[in-house]
Amino acid sequence: MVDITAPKASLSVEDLKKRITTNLQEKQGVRPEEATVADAYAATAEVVRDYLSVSWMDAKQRMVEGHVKAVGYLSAEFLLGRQLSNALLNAGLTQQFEGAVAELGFKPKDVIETEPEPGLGNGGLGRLAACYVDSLASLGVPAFGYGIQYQYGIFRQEFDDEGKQVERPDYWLSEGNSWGHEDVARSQRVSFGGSVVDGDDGARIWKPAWSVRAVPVDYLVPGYDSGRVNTLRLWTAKSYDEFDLATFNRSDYMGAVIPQVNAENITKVLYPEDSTPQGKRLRLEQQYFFVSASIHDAIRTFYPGEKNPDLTTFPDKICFQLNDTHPVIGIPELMRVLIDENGMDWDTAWTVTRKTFNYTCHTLLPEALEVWPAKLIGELLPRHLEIIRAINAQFVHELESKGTDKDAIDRMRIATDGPDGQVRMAYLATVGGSYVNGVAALHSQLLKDVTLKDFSNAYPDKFTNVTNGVTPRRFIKLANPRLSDLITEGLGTDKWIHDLDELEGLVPLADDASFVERFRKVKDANKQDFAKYASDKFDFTINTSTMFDSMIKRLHEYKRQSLKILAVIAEYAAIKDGSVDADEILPRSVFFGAKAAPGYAMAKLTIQLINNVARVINSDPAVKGKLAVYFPWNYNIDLAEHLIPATELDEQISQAGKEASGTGNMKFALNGSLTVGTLDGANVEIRDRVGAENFFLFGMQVEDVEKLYADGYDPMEFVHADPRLHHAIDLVANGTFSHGDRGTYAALTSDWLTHDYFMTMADFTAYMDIQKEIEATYRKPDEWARKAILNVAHSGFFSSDRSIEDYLKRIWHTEPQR
Ligand code: GFP
Repeated sequence: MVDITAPKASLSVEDLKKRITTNLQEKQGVRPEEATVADAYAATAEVVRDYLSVSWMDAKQRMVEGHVKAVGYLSAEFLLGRQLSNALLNAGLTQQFEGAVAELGFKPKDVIETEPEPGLGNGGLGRLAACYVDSLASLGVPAFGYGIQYQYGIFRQEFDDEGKQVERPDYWLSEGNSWGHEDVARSQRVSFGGSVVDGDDGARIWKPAWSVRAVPVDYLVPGYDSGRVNTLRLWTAKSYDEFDLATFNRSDYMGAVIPQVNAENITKVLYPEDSTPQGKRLRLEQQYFFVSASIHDAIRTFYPGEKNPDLTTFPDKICFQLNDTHPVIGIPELMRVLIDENGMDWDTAWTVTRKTFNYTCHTLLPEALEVWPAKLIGELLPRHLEIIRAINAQFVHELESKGTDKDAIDRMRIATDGPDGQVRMAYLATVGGSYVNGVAALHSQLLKDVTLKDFSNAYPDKFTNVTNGVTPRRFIKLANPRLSDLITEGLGTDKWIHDLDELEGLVPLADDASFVERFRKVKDANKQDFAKYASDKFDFTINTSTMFDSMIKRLHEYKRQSLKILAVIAEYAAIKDGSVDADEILPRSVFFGAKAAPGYAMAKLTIQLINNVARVINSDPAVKGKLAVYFPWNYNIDLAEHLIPATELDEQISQAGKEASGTGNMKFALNGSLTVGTLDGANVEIRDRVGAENFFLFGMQVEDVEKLYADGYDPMEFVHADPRLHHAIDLVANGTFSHGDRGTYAALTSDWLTHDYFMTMADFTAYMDIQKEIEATYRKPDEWARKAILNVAHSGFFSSDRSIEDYLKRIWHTEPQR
């Protein structure tokens, strides 16, 4: 028997090489001399996973036997990025790997880059979840990530000849899955539909109509240098009746697999298009599917073999963090499990449930807070709808007895009645859990003051803040090895990798000429690397002596990619018509990376515009060497890891009061880029820390925005006031970027001129004005580098390790397991 408590011995190059060779022969079935780079990758991944398994088993056993409350991070998205390089780093095997694969005749980089990137998330929310599981393991916290293994992740983005976004399926599992292992033995049954009937003693019995099998696929999450390996358990849906032989024998071959297709549809795609009732239904099925399986899994894990566990202790064993509203159906599910499956009384079940859950809100846009038709929940989860209604009734009663006024009670209802009755998931989460947190100080404040104001008035102690963070392992150490080496040299230690506050030690070096010089060399080399990467991958020709200016994030009107592209157009026009002196022009390369939701027409049109602005500008000899625009398609973690270290100026230009936090802003600051940004989300805290003089602030603040809405916003006023803006819009409207067609961007231009909800027009002039300051600073390279170093030095706060420590203290009330 394996002694799972034995300390793991580190591997030598020789050991690792031997293991890879054996795996090639015995698992991949190839002789090492015949092996392709894909074989080498598959073999290495298996070897590393096997190596981590010992610590993994140990961590699981200690989690169950120990007395430290665990954390279950429930998230519909985990945007992991490639696994191999991260696993090697965290397990302390990077050098051995490089030596071993080199001896086998491969370039380490090629092996690493063979891995397909799992796109199991959309943007910041999913990437945050991935940073958090890394930090939980690195800090030694017993934890599970729970989510969904989508067969097709976020679509693969392509651009057609007209510059339009085309969505292609992402076959990320087509070459197998080296990191996720199915554990069929730990499957869970998840049921849907049917009806609820009366049982004995007033009990209610749910008689579901159909069930699927939730099969866990386990990913190992090694902590950095912590020895702890946690579990990320992603569920995949399978049918109990894979195949109907009788139907097949009647020659109805398609009909024979219908149950299988129906079941597997649940985990087929990330974010099914939900503009149709079927799409909505599928999303709710996904959400319930993964939280139900996860709750049962946690009970099985913490009460092994117990037939009638005492679940009043459940909140001492694990607490669940609801990552946005997607997993909130877990609240009525736990109530149902406690009452219907375990015979607990309502009040005790409610106490246990409230203690178990906490909710993180990631938005300020009311439309992003999920609301489900009560009818749909009733059809799919009839017992849950009853429980939600009972929670609502109890809540209303509680508010009445507190003396809350009637209007406020009406606004706060979790479930509304009538044929169009709705269930508001954010409200359910707020009432059914212990804490609600926003993801940056300003965001948490606005949640209290605006979005969830009534709730914060009634339950002020529930509300707290945890400012987001990013893992320094992936986003500095792996993505930016040159800067990592320089930091380690400068500080004389690499402790910063797990204690990012150490970066403060770089402050004096911002005034050390030789350090500044080396810092600049690092950035230049990263720019060269990016240009090479972009040439190989996208066939771009990038002039590396220009300023690298990047805006990478989901495409959304509130994030205001439109503001950036209008400013680019204005600059282009100014260069062309000579209104700016040749020696005043600061050569720039502007990079965009963004996917638009497939059903979001305005966002897709913005992509088309950016691509066509790039086409026109990049082929115009009049601006050659002065201005260029690049839009690498299919923005993903890999692209971010290459572009962020090379960027000098990053754009965080959302309308104030709309971006909950942002995490790209943190990654850029930590990689020595200067930010141009509004006072929004975590920009506020970044600026406070790095110093106002090291951040290019512009634009309206939250109060200005509110006032302008209240006074009646007319974008035309701003368009008339700034001829540069007027002209830029004219160029969009007159066909300059659409081969002369005036209709192509009509929806965009008309929105800008008549509606412009996110006030792009109102911030345009301020945005253009701040460019002068940016350019003047950039012309003093040492000054720019000094500011960039101070950004790095003062951004240690934005480590996801710190965020997790805040969650431990403020919300989870648990600790690492030593
Ligand atoms: C959302 C919010 C961001 C926030 C992340 C993580 O991200 O402001 O930083 O969640 O909390 F909008 P996106 O998916 O929109 O990028």
